[in-house]
Amino acid sequence: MEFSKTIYRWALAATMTSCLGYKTFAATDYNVPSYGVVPNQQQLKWHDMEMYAFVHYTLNTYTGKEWGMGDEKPELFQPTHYDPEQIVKTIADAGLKGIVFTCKHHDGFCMWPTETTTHDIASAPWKNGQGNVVDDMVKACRKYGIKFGVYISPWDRNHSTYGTPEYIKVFRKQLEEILTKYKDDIFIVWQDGACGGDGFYGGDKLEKREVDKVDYYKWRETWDYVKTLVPDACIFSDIGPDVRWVGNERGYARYPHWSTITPVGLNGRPPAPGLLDEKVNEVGTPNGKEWIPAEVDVSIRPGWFWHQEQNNQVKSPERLLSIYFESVGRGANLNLNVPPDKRGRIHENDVESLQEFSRMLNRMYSKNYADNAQVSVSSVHPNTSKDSVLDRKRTTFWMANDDDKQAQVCLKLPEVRTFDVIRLAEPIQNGQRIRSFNVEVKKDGKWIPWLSGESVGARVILPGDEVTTDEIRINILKSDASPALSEISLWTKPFAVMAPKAVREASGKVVLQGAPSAVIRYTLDGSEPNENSTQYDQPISMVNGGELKAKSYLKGTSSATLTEIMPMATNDWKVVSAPGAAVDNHLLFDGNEATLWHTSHQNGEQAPPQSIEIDMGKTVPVQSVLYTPRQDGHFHGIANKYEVYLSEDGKSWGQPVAQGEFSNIKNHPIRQQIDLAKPISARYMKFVVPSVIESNHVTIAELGVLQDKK
Ligand code: FUL
Repeated sequence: MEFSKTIYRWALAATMTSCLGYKTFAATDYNVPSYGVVPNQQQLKWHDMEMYAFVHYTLNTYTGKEWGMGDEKPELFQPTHYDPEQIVKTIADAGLKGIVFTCKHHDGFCMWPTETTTHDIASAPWKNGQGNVVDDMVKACRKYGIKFGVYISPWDRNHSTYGTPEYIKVFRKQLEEILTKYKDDIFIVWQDGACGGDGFYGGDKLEKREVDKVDYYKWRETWDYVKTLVPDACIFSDIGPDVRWVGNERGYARYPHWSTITPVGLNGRPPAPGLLDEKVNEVGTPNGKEWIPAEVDVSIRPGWFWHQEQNNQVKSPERLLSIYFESVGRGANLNLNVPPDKRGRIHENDVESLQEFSRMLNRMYSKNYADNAQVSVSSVHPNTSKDSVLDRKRTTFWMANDDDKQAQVCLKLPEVRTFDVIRLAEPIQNGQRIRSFNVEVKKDGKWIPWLSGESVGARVILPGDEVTTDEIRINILKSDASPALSEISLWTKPFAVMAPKAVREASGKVVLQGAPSAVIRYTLDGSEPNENSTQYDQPISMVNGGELKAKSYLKGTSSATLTEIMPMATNDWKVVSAPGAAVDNHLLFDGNEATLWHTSHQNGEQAPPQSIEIDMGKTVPVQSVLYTPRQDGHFHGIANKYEVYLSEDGKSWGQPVAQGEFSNIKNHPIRQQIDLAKPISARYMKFVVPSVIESNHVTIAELGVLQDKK
């Protein structure tokens, strides 16, 4: 859109409200032109929240699954030390501004008593059928002063009507029950794109029900209805209308990052939840047709639900801080999942990590090195104020004159100061305008380049090298309309030693990498490393696999603990048969997740089912089998189902020792661990892929085996 066509939207809004005699919303303190599409009131409030928490809690917590099939018994819901206040307080204390609670996940179990199904908390013996987890969560949110968000899965693997038009009424009724009861508490209604496939659907055997992602749910009607129930809340889905998915579940938005977007569908179809170009969502579209900012959803653990075996894989405070920089710091909001455990509380390891993460942020934000600076600018729009860049308020800001698109802002600090982070924000109520900028610092009378970037939007938090100076300037290099900034602040990033990284080879050799000059200490017996643990100085041999724990030590501080469960060495493994292979078979277990084994995808694809028989070279007690999906960002050929067979002689295979689905593998393509009920001794393994999520061939980054520890 050209600037000349700018609508003086906020100015107009302000006039209208004063004519009507009431003031609804202070979008901005100034009357200045808007540029392009701009956020609505709900979106502005959402932007200001920056961070909130997902809370995934349902029967899956008790079954160990990520996606329940819909046949789970309500009796399974048996929290032993249920404490909704501990859950919410942990989140609120860490500075997160709301929770999004899984009122109903894909398994269809409703965590509140509902009229729409008997598959709900009222049918559980817990509290004699009088329990209501949704109500408890909302009350705890009120008590700790944070907002409530509603996740009700559209896909329902339990409801008998799923797949028919009748179910849409059921789904809307479920939304209605919660949204009317807790109207004023709700800031977001979260609608998941995952849908359709196997489930019990009220019957006693698995069946497949596919739905059309564009037409089935009648999304626009549902959203209009939701808006009538909770006009002050945002609606999230893969494509908005108010908040979009960032396109991955790994904890980052790509930079540059735009809150404007023109959503793109797939295969020539219109964009819809579950049917979108993820890469477009990760970045957005400068000057896109709609204002639909991105939410980065990521779990503090590998899974969305709590699993006992992931207690040692909670993301470290340092990792959470990098996620913060790569989500909030790029102008998106962070929705950090913190799932309660079987007791019905947040596990100690998650609490500890979250608390330290928030202490780090508090340390960072405790001193703004731009405070009391003198601001000078190349020009100033008459209705704005240059000094407002220092007050950190979105509603007060500086804007350059209409003819000054390459404006400059200079801060003269009261004294020489040292810092390494800059935070900038645009007054987004007037649109996202800036397309490119750089930052310079003055050293010995000369301007030296420090940082550069493209998008600013709701905010950009850029870490850089530490600089010591008393003068800094921001040069706007490109802006689609007269540039504006509502914040310039300067900080120091809290010092943190990153946990070491482990690189494993097929031979079982493990190399640990840490920050230069950090000392790394490790254990192999499951104990927590400390200053007396073995110092790492050469690759560790882990031929049989096992648990490795390691910590870095630097400048009197220690990092979080790296915990990795290593598979057995695979350099003696041989492929006995893999009929469809299109590449060298050793890529199946070369110890490198970046290389890809696959069946033919040209001239007639080699379709699943695909079977691979492996000779492990010796008899081992197999405890778990590992499948790592491709890590290159593509989805073709990723298995969503598996069967595992074990054999002593490679001839008689018998029944599968494990079979099932890899739930949510598309959105979250991490290493999948198939645990056997008990260890089985075998020399030969057969891994079968009965179906894949996309395309018609099979891809595997790595296969592996964990041995029984005893
Ligand atoms: C996905 C779901 O399938 C996952 O289970 C999880 O709820 C995540 C937030 O969204 O699409």
